Amino acid sequence: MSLEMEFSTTSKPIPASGISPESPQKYVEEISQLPKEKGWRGLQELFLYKNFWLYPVFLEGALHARDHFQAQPTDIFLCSSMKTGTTWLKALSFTIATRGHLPSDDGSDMTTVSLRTAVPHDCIPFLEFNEYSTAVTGSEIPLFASHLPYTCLPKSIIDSDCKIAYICRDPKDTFVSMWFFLRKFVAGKNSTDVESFSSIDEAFELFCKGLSSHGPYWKHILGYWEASKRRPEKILFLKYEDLVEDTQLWVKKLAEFFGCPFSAEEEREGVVERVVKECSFESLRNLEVNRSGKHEKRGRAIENSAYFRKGVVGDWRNHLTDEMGKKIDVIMEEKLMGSGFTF
Ligand code: PAP
Repeated sequence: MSLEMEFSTTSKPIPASGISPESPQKYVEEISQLPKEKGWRGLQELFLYKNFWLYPVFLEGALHARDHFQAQPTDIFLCSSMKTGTTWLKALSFTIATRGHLPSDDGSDMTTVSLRTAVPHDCIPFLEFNEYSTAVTGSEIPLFASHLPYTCLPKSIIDSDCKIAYICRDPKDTFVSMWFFLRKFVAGKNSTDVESFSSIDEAFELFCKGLSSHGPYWKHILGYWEASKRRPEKILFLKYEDLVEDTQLWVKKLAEFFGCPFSAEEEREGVVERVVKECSFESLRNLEVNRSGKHEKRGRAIENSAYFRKGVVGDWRNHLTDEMGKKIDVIMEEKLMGSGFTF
């Protein structure tokens, strides 16, 4: 089923979707001119675009969005580097935006798309996967997502002064989450490939050098952080750890930021709590769609369960040594020094 068929969209006109037949070659050629590095073993090479390392699959989408995506001032973007809480932020944002249609326990009164039947990635599409239709139903908020660094976003998003909610996460947990996810991805393609996938130690060294998907990670954060200081009313900065600590508080902040704050009546009726519960790791992970469903990205099938591994703070301790943890903390401290941002 195509995205257009599966999702009903807001009234916003949908720019032409689908890469035109000649486009892939055009972008393949542009990408081939960029500096490249081997990156993590078992995966494609990483290409340096505007000072960030990107895999071709993201890069092609980024270039296509650069050329074709026309943002509207009312569009809202959920941005993040990989494995920092994107799925959760999408789930929360989608549920906030469609809360007039929160499903009851018997499943009635559901939106066309529901977290109960679609992985959060299918509820709010990624810009760089050329999914320019907004997926939210029952809401006037046009929500999009992107893993792209701030300086790689299509110019029209910046020029239109669109709102952006950005989420980041402790680098150690982010790295561990990324390593497990990509290893699973490689294993899914071909079980023999997983043997040649970078060991956690090898991938860690590359991550520390900035060589990871959308890396350097610190630069990704800095781009949005600096922008949020320039335009605080337009860029909301979230940390995964803060979201874990007080989800209700951040759900309320998100709703205010989106321009649809919870009314006193909604708060009294426990709607905030319901949103949090609906999007909790346990609720989402246990849904059939996320246990056994698959998610299609540019012809690649990814198991939805891959997006719900552990969902805790500090899991890095089970996979990295103290020394490794210290190393990455020192790097982040050095790189973020003077910015005013700390973890
Ligand atoms: P993506 O970049 O592929 O979209 P993203 O959603 O950003 O991934 O990050 C996945 C992490 O968020 C996983 O962390 P882990 O590997 O350390 O477990 C995943 O478990 C976690 N996650 C997903 N959904 C939730 C949720 N509802 N609450 C808390 N954490 C979550």
